[in-house]
Amino acid sequence: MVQIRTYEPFMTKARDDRLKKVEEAYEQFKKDRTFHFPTWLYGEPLGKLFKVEVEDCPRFGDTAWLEFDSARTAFLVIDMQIDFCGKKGYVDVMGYDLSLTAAPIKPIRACLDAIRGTDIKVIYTREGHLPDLSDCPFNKILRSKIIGNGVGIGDTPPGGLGRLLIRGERNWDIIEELYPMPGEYVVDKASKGAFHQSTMLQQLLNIFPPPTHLVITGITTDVCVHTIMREANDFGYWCLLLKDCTGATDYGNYEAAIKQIKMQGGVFGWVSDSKRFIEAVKGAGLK
Ligand code: C5J
Repeated sequence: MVQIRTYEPFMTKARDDRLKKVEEAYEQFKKDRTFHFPTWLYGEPLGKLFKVEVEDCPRFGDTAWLEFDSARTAFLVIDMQIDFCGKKGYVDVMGYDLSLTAAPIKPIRACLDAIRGTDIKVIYTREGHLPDLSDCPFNKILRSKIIGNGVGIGDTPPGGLGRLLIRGERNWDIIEELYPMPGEYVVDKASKGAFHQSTMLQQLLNIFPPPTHLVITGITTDVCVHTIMREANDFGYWCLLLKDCTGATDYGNYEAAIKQIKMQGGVFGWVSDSKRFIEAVKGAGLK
């Protein structure tokens, strides 16, 4: 008889090694309710370790902690552009309440003030298309034109700052209050996610040391933030969303998006807020 599964013993060894690490981390979690930074996987910490309290983990009403190595942490600020939270931008033209998408500006700013000058990396994203729209799906443009009553992606609204969601236009850029500082990263994407039509993955891999843990902020919770968090989670990044540092065009969607993350013990990662994150960073004495 032909032996076709000769690779099985190798797989068994790898599986047993991996499950042993899971067992150890599980036993540790039962003692201190902490998802420790896995040094066996990434190596010894290169910065300082800090722990952020996370909510409703593993079940609603429970509390746990997620541990970070500051040198391997990236703080993501997603799409805080005039187009998504400012007057005469894309979201404004669609008729949504700007106070919902502008709500995270102050908490994000407070986090940035706490981490600038530490070894935590800051990465911004911007959603936008090439001026000739060659990177924008036809159906995306059409739908935007219909919801915008004739003013869609690539058009300039009456009295507007420029063409909606087009790279280089003033409305496409990041708002003044959160403008990137020299040395911070900016990733342009022609998509809701950031791991497909952008250089995000390559840029993350080119940072030394490469980030393993992502703190996620920005807008909108149910669209770009969720898509990016889901993508990053699938790549194995440890993702923490700060719930007051995000907002959606609809409050119900915001709440549902946060709840979805917490399901199944944290199906896309963990949820905390700016206060608990800043407390943890300050407590670790990173500056
Ligand atoms: C949307 C985004 N909502 N940044 N983009 O179209 O979430």
